[in-house]
Amino acid sequence: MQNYEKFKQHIKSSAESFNSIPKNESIKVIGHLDADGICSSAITVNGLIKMNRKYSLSILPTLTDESLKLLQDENEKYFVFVDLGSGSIDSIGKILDNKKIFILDHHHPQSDVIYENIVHVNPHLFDIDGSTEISGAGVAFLFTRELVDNTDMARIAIVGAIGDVQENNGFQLLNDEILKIAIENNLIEVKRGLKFFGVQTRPIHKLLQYSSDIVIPGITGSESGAINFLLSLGINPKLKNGFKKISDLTQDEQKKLIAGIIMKKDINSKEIFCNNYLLINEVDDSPFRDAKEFATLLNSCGRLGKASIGIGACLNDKKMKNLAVENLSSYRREIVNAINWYKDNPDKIIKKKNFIIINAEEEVMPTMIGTLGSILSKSPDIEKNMFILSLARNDDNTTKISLRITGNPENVNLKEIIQAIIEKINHGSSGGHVFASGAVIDTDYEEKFIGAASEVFEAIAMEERI
Ligand SMILES: [Mn+2]
Repeated sequence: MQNYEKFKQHIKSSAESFNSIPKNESIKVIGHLDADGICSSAITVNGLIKMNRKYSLSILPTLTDESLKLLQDENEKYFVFVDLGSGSIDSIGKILDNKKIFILDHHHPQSDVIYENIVHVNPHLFDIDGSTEISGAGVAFLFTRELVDNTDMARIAIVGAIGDVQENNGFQLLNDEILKIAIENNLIEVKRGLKFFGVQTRPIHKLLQYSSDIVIPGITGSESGAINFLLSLGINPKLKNGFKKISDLTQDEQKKLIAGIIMKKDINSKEIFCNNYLLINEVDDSPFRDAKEFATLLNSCGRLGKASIGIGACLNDKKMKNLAVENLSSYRREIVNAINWYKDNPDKIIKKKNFIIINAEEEVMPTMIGTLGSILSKSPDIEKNMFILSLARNDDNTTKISLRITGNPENVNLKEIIQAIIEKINHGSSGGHVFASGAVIDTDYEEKFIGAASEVFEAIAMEERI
């Protein structure tokens, strides 16, 4: 318990140090592009607004030495990095040595070197696991709360943690403390529900059709199968105008549906339920009601380069919330475009025994390439244990790469594999997790990278044969 107390004490003293920034100084906030990064930025900005501080904001997909060099020339003397920065602390320390810097992050620090101009707030420095126990949004929340009453942002800290997949039938200690604050202040309520995505906004037969957690043969993936299943349970899926959502079902119908799914799946009922985190001040049909849907919406804002809309939505700006909903439709269209491009261009795809390499060059948005890889990795049309490596170009002569694998095999670490490829060509940077990893290289290195990747995948296939 001691390390938690120390972490909180460190947050307190870091906030005090922040308070000593002269009031007339503008503060530059730099946030990460994903849902948690957008939540972290919104929480920080909300705090700065309440404190009557001047600020400006930039949202970045990753921190590179080039982007840090650009920041070096900014007028502001005071910087706050949120949900990023720890992984590049040495570069920040070296390149931005003319600035006073606060890093509020939960990613693994690049090193534990102490820089005089950097106040570093990160749970890992106190042996607290930032990948599961607290998100960037959570760190920003605890930090700003020491400066100003930022309680209403507890709900956004929960959305951020869910965006970073830190919820697993509940939260761990620090996230759980934030959830309690959100519950006590009537911001969030937790309800058990069926493990479907989009319960608030989608009709029941669509939930069944598109479910990735509750997979039922003949129903998942089939609209008519899903409708017939509901009819067989005595549930009419239709309303006078449109289709029924879960909330339109009577208690009796809900019980029938749950029983029907359990019968079909022949599984423990525990596997089909999950916690839903509902934002109390949002109406039932809204995509902002369920924290999971909210996080998805923010992700789509980031990926389409509209992070500011996502931040506005977190700050409860009506106009921004409408724009965010529109953006989600464009995002869905971009996903369809990416899949269509893949289907229409078999000649641009290298397919071997245990891997597929897709170089979309400029044809797919670089922020969508990981999503395309993830969708393909779940496709029933591709054999199991296939590596899916996809590439797309950024507009600064770099190429974004993502690595996925089909069929969730054990003993495969995609982060290590992509790192091995990067080491082979001795160029570029990589990151990610066991089941999803990525890299960035200069576009000139694409051919070399693809060659090295093929060798690494082939070596793995050889090992498996032996
Ligand atoms: Mn994060």
